[in-house]
Amino acid sequence: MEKNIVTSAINATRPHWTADRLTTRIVHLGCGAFHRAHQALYTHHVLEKTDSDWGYCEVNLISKHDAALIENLKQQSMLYTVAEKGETHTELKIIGSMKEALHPLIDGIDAIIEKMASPSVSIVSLTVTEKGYCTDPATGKLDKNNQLIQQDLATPTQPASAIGYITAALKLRYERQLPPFTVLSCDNVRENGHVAREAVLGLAQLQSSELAAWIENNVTFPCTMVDRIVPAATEETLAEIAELLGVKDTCAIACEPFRQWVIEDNFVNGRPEWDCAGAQFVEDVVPFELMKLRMLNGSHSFLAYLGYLGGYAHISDTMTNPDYRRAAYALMMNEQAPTLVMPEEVNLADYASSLINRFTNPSLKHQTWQIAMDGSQKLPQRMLDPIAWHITNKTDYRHLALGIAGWMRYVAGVDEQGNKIDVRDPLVDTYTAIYTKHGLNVSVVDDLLAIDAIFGTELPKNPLFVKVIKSAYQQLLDMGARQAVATL
Ligand code: NAI
Ligand code: CS2
Repeated sequence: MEKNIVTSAINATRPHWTADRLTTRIVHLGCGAFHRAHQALYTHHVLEKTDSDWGYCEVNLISKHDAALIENLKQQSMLYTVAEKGETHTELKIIGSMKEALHPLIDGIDAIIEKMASPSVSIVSLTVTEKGYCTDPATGKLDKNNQLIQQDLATPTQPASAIGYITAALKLRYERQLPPFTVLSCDNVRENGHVAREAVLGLAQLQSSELAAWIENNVTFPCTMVDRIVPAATEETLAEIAELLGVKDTCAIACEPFRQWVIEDNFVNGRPEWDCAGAQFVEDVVPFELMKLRMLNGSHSFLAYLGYLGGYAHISDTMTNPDYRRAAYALMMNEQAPTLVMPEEVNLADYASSLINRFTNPSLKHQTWQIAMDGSQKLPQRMLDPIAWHITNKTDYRHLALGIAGWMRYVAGVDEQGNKIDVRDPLVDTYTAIYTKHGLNVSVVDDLLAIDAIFGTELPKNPLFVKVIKSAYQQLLDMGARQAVATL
């Protein structure tokens, strides 16, 4: 890099320390958009406020694209910019919590496992997307048929999945009689710590019962609720940040000003004082996770499918349509809030209003297409669990039903104008096969509902549920997404 972002950047706050201060105490798997704007920023603020030495080794496990980010971070001395974009004002922060970075394509698999096994490491955290856990989304149990897990089992010391890396590193720590590390999931997965635990224990059990027992007795997997809207960086975002910063930063990321992190305080080998940076440590995170997954992410997915089909490229665009705005609020308050049991101090009406404001922020270009990705991994916790609640309680769930129908219509792979949709989802081949058989016809509903990895086995047996979804799907075929949302 010709110019160093610390010496040349303008308009930005910057670390008052160098990487020498940091010890790698956390290995983070999944150095994507979110981690850079969330956990790494919280850890940066702890460094700002205390004499902490907690730093990260960043690891990306897949794709050449993610290897390029690792290279670029190293070129920038592990420094990068977070742009917090409010409606009218942008705040730039240069983040200084990363010490080093690795990728299997650059450094090899062994180097990563050795790093995770090194005595200074106390936490392995993850943002590897919902599918990175290699679990069955409907049950949260390890999917033994997952291709990456199959590779982990065939060559346990040369794993392919994040779960395989964690298991291999824990095995080394067990054999070397080192203290364990905490596994900290920061993904939008319901009871993410429990899912991570099930997956790691599930894989360890298939390898060695002694290892599994050691993990069970020694390793903790706290649950976390993580929140900050961080759209994927585009050329446009990077150019805008470079303009403000006065220097190009290929690792920069833009996000909203809001951030929240609720963490179960259950660490086996120490942790940073993330509370100094605004994180909340609580005994039970699950109510906060469910609140966020259902109210924020549930309405996000609703807006993503029906917004994309209605011709809206970004979430903030959907908010300019009063019908979508009203529907998102009604979905939150009438169909998600009643399913939650929250501590007294939480006001769900205030939460819903603040979410509508956050979705409206026009300076965040959060693509409906991005949120529509990986629906198979997202629908159970965002929409299907609450639908099951409504069925038990015999209450109305028409917004959720239209959301599911919107997903079904979206995975047809063709929009309302007949243009191709680039559907990204681990189950995309299954959707293609179903649509090839039926075409754009309500008869697809039965075959889509038969995907038990998404819908489980109980819901599709409920005739009323099937009827409600079919009628919502037919409505989308008859009148299109905008009109269907308007008639809600
Ligand atoms: P991203 O696409 O920028 O990064 C994804 C990261 O996951 C990359 O580092 C990639 O290498 C890794 N990854 C993907 N599939 C993997 C696999 N099968 N095994 C191992 N690693 C894998 O996405 P972003 O925005 O960072 O989001 C990641 C996750 O963070 C989300 O799926 C979600 O669970 C969570 N999250 C994201 C928020 C956001 O607004 N972007 C906010 C709250 C949570
Ligand atoms: C979004 C989330 O991509 C998605 O599915 O719903 O990543 C959302 O932006 C975050 O959870 C906000 O914290």
